[in-house]
Amino acid sequence: MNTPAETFERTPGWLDWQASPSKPKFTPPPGAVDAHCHVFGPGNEFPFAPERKYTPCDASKHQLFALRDYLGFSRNVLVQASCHGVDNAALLDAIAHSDGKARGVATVPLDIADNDLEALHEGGVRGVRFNFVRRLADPLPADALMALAHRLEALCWHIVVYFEAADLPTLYGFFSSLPTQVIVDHMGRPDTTQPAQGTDFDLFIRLLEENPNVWSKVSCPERISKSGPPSYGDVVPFARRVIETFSDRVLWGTDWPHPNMKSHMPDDGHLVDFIPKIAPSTELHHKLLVDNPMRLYWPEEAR
Ligand code: 0GY
Repeated sequence: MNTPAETFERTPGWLDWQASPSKPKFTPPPGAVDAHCHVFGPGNEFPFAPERKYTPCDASKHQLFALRDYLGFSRNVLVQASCHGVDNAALLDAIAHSDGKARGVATVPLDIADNDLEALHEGGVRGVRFNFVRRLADPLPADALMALAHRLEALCWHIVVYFEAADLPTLYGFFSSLPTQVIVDHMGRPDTTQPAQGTDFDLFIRLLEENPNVWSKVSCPERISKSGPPSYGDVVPFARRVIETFSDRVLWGTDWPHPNMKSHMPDDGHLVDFIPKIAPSTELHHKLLVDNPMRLYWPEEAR
């Protein structure tokens, strides 16, 4: 007898992703990669983790791939969402059904066995996410994270770090000593009420200047902006500063299906139209959307 599928009640106030986003005016270059997105369940097929901090709506691989095509992208990098804990089944299933057009960043137990890491590699995973955002993940011991980082180095994987700007002074030394490539989510979530050329953001810029292995995603204006949609204008000087200074170490992603957005649900077409505002040349579009993500996730195909 089959066990009935578990049903999940989403977190009160949880916003649905936009089913009919606008068509972007900006056309991404051929081969463009959406390098930060998630799948949620569906919960009856891939149950959410018992230790999760939120219960989202469903957002399936089919819906993600349809959005990819609609927005004019060719590939996806799936980042394990915290609501799935260390069970990467939904992410691996999406990669397996992507015709080679998706790769992933997993969340793993600190004592993961070597053969489990190898299985993840076979499944298309190329990195592990260390999440320092307290509302999303419980803190983990730095020495155990560092020991895992050295094992990931041997696999030529990278580490994605997610944190908020206020925590950078404390985490700076740890990030600087990671042995792998390190990819920072959403520019370290700067405070956009402060100047993009000011002391707070200078610290983030210094992290990349002093550590040539550190990259940044210039994603999520919708999370960082105080001025809001559709232009997210206050985020532009921050993203431009990062792209213009480190053009070979930047990535971009939609962050679909936009977990934990409370103020508004972004229109993914508007997010794509944000790209030419922060990367104002064809050469930068190509680096940001094609060359850089290909080097990191599909190095065997990169030029
Ligand atoms: C993001 C941001 C968030 C959530 C997660 O794994 C997650 O739950 O990534 C957030 O709530 O800020 O990068 O998508």
